Amino acid sequence: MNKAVTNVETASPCLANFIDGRFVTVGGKSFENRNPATGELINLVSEADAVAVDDAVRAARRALKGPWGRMSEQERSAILRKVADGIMKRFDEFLKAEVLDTGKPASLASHIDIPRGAANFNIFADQVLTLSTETFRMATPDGAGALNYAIRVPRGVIGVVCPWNLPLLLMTWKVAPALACGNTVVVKPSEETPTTAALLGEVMNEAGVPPGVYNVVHGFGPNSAGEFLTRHPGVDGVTFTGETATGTAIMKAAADGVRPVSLELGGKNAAVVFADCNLDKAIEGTMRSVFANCGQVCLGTERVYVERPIFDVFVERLKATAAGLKMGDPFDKATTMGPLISQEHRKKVLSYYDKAKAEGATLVLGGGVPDLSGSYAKGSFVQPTIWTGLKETSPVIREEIFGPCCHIQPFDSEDEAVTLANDSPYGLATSIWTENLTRAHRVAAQIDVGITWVNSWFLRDLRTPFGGSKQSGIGREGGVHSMEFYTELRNVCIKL
Ligand code: NAD
Ligand code: 6OD
Repeated sequence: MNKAVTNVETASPCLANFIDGRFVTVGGKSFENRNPATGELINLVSEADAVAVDDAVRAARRALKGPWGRMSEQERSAILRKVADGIMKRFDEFLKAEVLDTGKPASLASHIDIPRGAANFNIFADQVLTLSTETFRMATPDGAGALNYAIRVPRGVIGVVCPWNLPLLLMTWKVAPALACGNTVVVKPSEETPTTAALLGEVMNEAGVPPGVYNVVHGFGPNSAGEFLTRHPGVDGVTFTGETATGTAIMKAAADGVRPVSLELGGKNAAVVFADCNLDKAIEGTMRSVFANCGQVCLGTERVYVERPIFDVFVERLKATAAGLKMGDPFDKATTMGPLISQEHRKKVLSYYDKAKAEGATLVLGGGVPDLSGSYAKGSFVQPTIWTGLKETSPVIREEIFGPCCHIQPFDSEDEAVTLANDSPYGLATSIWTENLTRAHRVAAQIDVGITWVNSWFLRDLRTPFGGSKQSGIGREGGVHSMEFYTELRNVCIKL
């Protein structure tokens, strides 16, 4: 069978592009995929040039007009369930690929990334079967009237550009609804984490997804596969998750041809911890929201505001718990925090650790690089880090760091907490910790973000609207909101 990884017998196996149902290496150009936990080479990756991206878009266009476009929603839904089953059948392969590419603990990926990759197909296989549209009867001067009804049609070929932090989860979060609605896709996974997107090509073939419906092109952003894809005139819409600056570039590219975009972008999320919270729950939740996935979650907390009466005890308890995080072999059950994605990202995160020091922050925990032995000494690890005492104008508090770190600031009133939480160009997510539900409702309504959790974090019901306010994005995905983006609504008016 045609497989994602070719040349397995040689010293440098190569991960292929997936175009029109076949794995292809193109043009002889490749780049390295390294394991961030050790720095070791995993494989080479075939880089798609402009011709290969064009091939993928053309294949997607043909598939749109072919069997996929003619299938009923019930048939498509049944195939997508097979894709979900296919991921679960090959769980261990997906898990190994995701852990090698990202360095995240297998305990985390087996609990979140892989099951959610499968769940995304099941939820949208359900969702597409319950889609409804509106109808209106209208009066006409001749008394016979007219009937209006709306129909939903697929948008067409969708370009899907993905980040590296939750590769399979975030890619399938877009691919599943796009396919459920009858679109075809060309996916550009992150250059840092290309493997699970390619592996999914094998599952698509096994599940009977027709060739050309799901395509994967590997490469980078500017002047590479990402830009070739988002600028391609054969792409009818672009859905993107990643940095705000990249989203801005993609939105400009999509303006040519007036193509719609859905953008899930960066964040600088606040947690607001009131003195009346359940402190055990607040510490447990804040530990996850700050340090899970080594702080590389767009919804993660980098600013913590704590009501003054519990400030000292909160800082001490978060410090004591974070000091217990274990770094090292991602496949070891004892490991609770992996590395950052790359040496380059580590440089960025450490530059903020340096800035915090230079600006006179009080270092509560960490602030540097851990002393790991063996092959993990070459990994992109950083210490979990907590600061207090910075001014709110500091870049450490205003800019997204995307690392395992947070700054904790005291507040004295509810109004002050809301003002502090809202003082950001971003508006993705927040967590409010209080046992007073009246307060929770009141504060939740005042924080300018797309997603608010009360006494929890990253608790996901996939039917709910997901997306950011301000510079954290445009549009909402999830449940019916994904269907809105991946279909075009047309009105039919019938004169009776
Ligand atoms: P990134 O923006 O650097 O890259 C994302 C993807 O865009 C990659 O595949 C990259 O190759 C591609 N790309 C880069 N420049 C491009 C261009 N000019 N044209 C087309 N494609 C281009 O993001 P990242 O570093 O991979 O991910 C981390 C960022 O993603 C963080 O800012 C994080 O907050 C954000 N993120 C947001 C969400 C959300 O739901 N809001 C979810 C996950 C990550
Ligand atoms: O849970 C999701 O659907 C989602 N899009 C999560 C995003 C996490 C960001 O890193």
